[in-house]
Amino acid sequence: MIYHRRPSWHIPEALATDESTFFNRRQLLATMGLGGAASALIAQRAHAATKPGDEYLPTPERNDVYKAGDEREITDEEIASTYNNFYEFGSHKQISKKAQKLDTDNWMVKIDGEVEKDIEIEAADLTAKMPVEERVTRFRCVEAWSMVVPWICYPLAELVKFAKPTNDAKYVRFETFLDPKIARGQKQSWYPWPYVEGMTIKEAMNPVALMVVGVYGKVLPKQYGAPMRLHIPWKYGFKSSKSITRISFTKERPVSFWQEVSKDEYGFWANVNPEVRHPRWSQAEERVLGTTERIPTQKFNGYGEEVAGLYSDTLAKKEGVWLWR
Ligand SMILES: Nc1nc2c(c(=O)[nH]1)N[C@H]1C(S)=C(S)[C@@H](COP(=O)(O)O)O[C@H]1N2
Ligand SMILES: [Mo]
Repeated sequence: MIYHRRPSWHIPEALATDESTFFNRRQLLATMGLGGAASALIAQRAHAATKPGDEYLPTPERNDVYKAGDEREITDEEIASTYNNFYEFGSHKQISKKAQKLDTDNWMVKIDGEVEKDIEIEAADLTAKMPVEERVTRFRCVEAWSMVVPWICYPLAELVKFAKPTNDAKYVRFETFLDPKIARGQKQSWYPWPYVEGMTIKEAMNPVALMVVGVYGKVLPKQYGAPMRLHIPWKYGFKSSKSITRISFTKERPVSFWQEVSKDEYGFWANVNPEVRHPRWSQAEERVLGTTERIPTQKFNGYGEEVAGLYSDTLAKKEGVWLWR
């Protein structure tokens, strides 16, 4: 299926949404805060329409403040959906079929650590509290391929606010599910499962940092890391953890999955920088997925205006190359 730049579904909510869904949403908003059986029933109905790959309804508004750049075409949906990194299902790109084994029904997320109070919440209920929108962004993998994707997402900062971290919290750690029976890649014991990533709270609060719940107008398909995954556009793709089950606020810097695999190749910061080589290849250019084109990579993947302020000269001096790997 080809995704057009001006999607046909990008029309006002009442027109794009079938009447009953629209009506239920109005009802849901009207009864919010009432609690009890009626709102539980409506919440249940809302869940029924959120299977990975279903059309995402109601259609979220596109936020055009953060653009991928007019010169960049949106990557063909078919290509982006069949070329994935998700090591839980294999250490190659063709995992989209295997990932369908993932059971995302009633997916629970735990929020803990340096927070006012631990929270356990169903992913769908968490999303329902968040300001969901569409953003078209650049995505740059450390392996030097890139794509431009219309994510359905909300600012990670909103999740941080919802979690109410204490003053002691300095970092956020994201943990992915662990289920080797379903995810056969997790039987490969030389990897430090489960997949873990992390960043500073300041980074997580930057308005460019996103939690993703859909893509190409659909509820997030499983191979993309359903039901919720990160997208940190100015960092290499491996920072964007998939299928998250636990979010912990910590005093200490978390050690990420890829740092544990090879700290010389995959650092904690992993900010996109064309001037700092990966030990085995140059990061100066990137291959545009679905084309034969190679284009120059931009510092911070082109989001420097928004994020460069996170990294002072003192921090760069202290961390050196690690800010960039
Ligand atoms: N849990 C988990 N998250 C992950 C990965 C993974 O193997 N497991 N791979 C990362 C890497 S290296 C990339 S490039 C992106 C790929 O996202 P995509 O398949 O949606 O393009 O997911 C990231 N998140
Ligand atoms: Mo990646």
